[in-house]
Amino acid sequence: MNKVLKMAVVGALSISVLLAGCGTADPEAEQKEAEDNVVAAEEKKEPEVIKPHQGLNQEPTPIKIERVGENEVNVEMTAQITDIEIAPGEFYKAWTFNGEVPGPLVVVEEGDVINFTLKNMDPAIPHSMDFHAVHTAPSKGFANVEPDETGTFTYPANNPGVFMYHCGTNPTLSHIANGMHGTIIVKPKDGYPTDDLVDREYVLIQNEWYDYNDLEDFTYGEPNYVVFSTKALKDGDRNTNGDTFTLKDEPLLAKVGERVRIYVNNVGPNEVSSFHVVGTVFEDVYIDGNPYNHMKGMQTVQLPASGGAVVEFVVTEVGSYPFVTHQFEHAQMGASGILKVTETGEDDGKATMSH
Ligand SMILES: [Cu+2]
Repeated sequence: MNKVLKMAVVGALSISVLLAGCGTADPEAEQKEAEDNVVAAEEKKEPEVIKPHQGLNQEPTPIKIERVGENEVNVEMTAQITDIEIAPGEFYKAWTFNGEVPGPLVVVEEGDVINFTLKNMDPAIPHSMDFHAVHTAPSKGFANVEPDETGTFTYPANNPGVFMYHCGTNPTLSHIANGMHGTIIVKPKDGYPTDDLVDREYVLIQNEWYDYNDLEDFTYGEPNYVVFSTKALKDGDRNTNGDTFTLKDEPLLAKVGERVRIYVNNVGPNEVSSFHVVGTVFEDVYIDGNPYNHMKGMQTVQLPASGGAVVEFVVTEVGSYPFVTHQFEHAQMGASGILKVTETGEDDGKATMSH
């Protein structure tokens, strides 16, 4: 239920308490029911940080990705509890992969076997990993790793694309909405047909934030924030958390005339993204990042919860190009950022325009 609507319902119940007894069939029963509902609404406390997580703020742990064979890669990640600034001055004690939300970008090649290790540093709760990029029996490959234990799993990544990953431990919605999600890119063996045209690449991820660790709000509520983050494709690239401000205050950059490629992924947990870059048309789009799903001339790319895409466009003039989800209620909740286009591709210090 919409949060404003929730307040309206509580208000309406209060009014019905006042009005009860005005000649309905069973005014006493009706009044009691209305009173019980109001009490229940008032008693619903703000969910708190669970005891073992109180005071816990584990330093981010760098992801380890190591190629150990021509078609074999070791990936080591952590499950951990880390404070994330989701809006200016507002921190969320997130359940995370590696202390980032979304988690760090994982990049492998089509045909790789992934040897995956999950170190669960959470003292209280089991966690797990569900890579959408692989084939495995979930009961085995995505099994829980208990607190303070380490699990290892092996599976092939045979489909190229831009995929979501997330913790799949029950209740999965709580694990995702509290922060345990991210993106894995499986690079196509033969590349994309437009590889040679691309001048600059970024990763953008959309996710939502709700009331703290509140499964009821995750289930029935609307997001408090919908946000974008960018993740490092290579050493030295920017790597941000999903917040309302960073990609407005410090825009992504491009040089006028360049073709920009964005690997984009909507990790939800609940909402669809209508990804759009203002002032451009996507020349080429690969739905879910598979070269076979090649589309041309798109204004907006729909990303279902978990969906990904590769989009490419040319920035023809100097200026600020906001990227948004064109579901503008969500842009208003934070899901917009700026791609700043300058003569040199460096920040020229000029003001940007945002949505
Ligand atoms: Cu989890």
